[in-house]
Amino acid sequence: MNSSSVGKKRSNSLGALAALVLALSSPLAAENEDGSLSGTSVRIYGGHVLDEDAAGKEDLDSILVDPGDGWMADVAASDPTGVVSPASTGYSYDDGTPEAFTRITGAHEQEYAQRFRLPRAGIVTSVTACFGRQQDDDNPDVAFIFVFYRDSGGRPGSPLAAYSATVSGLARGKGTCGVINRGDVTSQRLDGGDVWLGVQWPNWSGKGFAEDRNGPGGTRNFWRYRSASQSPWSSWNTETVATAYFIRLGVDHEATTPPPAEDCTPTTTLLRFDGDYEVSMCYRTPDGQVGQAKSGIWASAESGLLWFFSRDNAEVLVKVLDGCSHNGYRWVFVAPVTTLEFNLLVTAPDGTTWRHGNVQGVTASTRSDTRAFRCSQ
Ligand SMILES: [Ca+2]
Repeated sequence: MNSSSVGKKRSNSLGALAALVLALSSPLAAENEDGSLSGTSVRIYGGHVLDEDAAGKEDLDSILVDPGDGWMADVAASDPTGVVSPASTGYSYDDGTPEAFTRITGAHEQEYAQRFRLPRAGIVTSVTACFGRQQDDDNPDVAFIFVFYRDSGGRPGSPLAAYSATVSGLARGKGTCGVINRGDVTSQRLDGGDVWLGVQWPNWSGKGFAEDRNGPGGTRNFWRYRSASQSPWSSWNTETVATAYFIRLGVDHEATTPPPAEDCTPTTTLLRFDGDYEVSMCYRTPDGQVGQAKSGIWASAESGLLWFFSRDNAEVLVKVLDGCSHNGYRWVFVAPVTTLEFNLLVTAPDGTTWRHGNVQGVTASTRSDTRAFRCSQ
């Protein structure tokens, strides 16, 4: 078994990195693995494998990394086949440039998993996984499986769903990302909160997985392995070298907003906040009566209350905050306290709208959107 130092090779010769397209099969059945099976113990220190009988991460140094060429910028997606994504959010915890490609020494197969923290439920729009092919590797393809796991006490728990994919056309000696947005994957619904996304790939493929070692991620990664195809998986090992894996997740949160209430059109500007962001809202009662919400209880330059039937009975708190200096967006927060169907619109000066709604008879959900309007609007 061979271990290597954490040294990085760099080159300025990298051109555009190929973007990839994947194809392939239908979802696999989720496996009944809870990650609690234990295998060989692992000891790693400073990136060196100390115990030759155990597995540890090794760098694949024949894959060159150029931190200056916008490594991830060249990644493109294959043709979308699923959800239209007006409010798709891309989650990544890497800094865009990998420092290394790694795999597990002596493993038959390994899995790297990363946590994603979703503010609310949504539909997957894409999964990105970035592999490296060594200079002496004659196979440009890698087949892999990616698995969504529920969170279990800050680790990957029971699997939600698993999919197989193949990245083809990896460039020799370089890193390449595959973006998976097949129709089956883009039907995957995720709850809000923590979800884990693991990538399993065969060690005998020779491929390494891209790691970020100087980025803003951290404390959200685990890896495990198995020594033969039928062997149990090891327990999850806490990542100690990488700050993030190059596993990215696109989620369409807008897709979970209830559809517009029928025959209910907001027609009246009720609140006008800083920046000329206007709030309008209508509601619909169970017997079909439609009305416009009303203001006048209390409002400031960036938040206010709305009521339906009695001015003493506030139904909704709305806020539009200037988050431009934080992330380049205006933020919209809505806290309804009603079970009625409604349509609530926030309208930007350029006419762009942001909507929230509710299904009749259901306790309405709060919504906190820190990417509601770009600040150029
Ligand atoms: Ca980096």
